[in-house]
Amino acid sequence: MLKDRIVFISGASSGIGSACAEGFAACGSRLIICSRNINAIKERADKIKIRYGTNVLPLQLDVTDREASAEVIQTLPDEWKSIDVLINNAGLALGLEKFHEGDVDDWERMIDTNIKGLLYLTRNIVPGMIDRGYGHIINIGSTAGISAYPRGAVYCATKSAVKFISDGLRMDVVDQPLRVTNIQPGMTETNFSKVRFKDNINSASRVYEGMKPLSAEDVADIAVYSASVPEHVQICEVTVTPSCQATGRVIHRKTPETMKTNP
Ligand code: 8X3
Repeated sequence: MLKDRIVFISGASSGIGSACAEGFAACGSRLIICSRNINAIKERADKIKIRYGTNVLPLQLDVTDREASAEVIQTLPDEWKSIDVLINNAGLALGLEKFHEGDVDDWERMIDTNIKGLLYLTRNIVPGMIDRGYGHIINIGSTAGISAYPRGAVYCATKSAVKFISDGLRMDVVDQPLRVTNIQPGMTETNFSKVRFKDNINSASRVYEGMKPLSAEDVADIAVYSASVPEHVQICEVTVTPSCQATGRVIHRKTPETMKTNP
């Protein structure tokens, strides 16, 4: 099912994007992997080629750059043009301040990356999928897109946008052989918190204190599964959390106190 499929992954140099690259490579897919950091993405590509023996095309792309996004798709070599699966993974959270203390530059970057970057790539890739009669768009949303949490208004809003863009797109291509999946992970340990706290390692490490978060591979497994089911099956939305997380902010942490009562 996934063998020789061309899978395009944004933000693939680390975290969930990188884990998706490995997961699809293990199934024999061909990969177009993108990142702003050309050295990092080339290094990932080399490692994946050696480990899985699959074809990998590494590309430098800042998804927020509208012209670059269009150009990268238009100028793909012929043998890479038929993208079967698009994984819109590039995204980030910046800052955890109260709304009225928030940094507007952080807001702009989250909106530009998480919403506009996803829109540009999807707009550029979906018409080809329709022409070729096959396509699957897998968006990496978040539990933050289901309910807001304190100090996260703008990040949550961007992930809510991912949900509604996914839902709206699914309606618009309902008469086409295309599928749209929105994966909404809860707490996942990648460099997400390091980026959010701008490399303040203390703040970042406290996020996962006393609990076992999802790994990037846990989320990638769901992306691979969603793309592996028979073509008449569409997995619309998957919400996945660590077992100790019920909703965005209902989390059971093992502290010395709770360990006494709830080992
Ligand atoms: C990641 C989920 O709750 O850490 O998108 O913001 S959360």
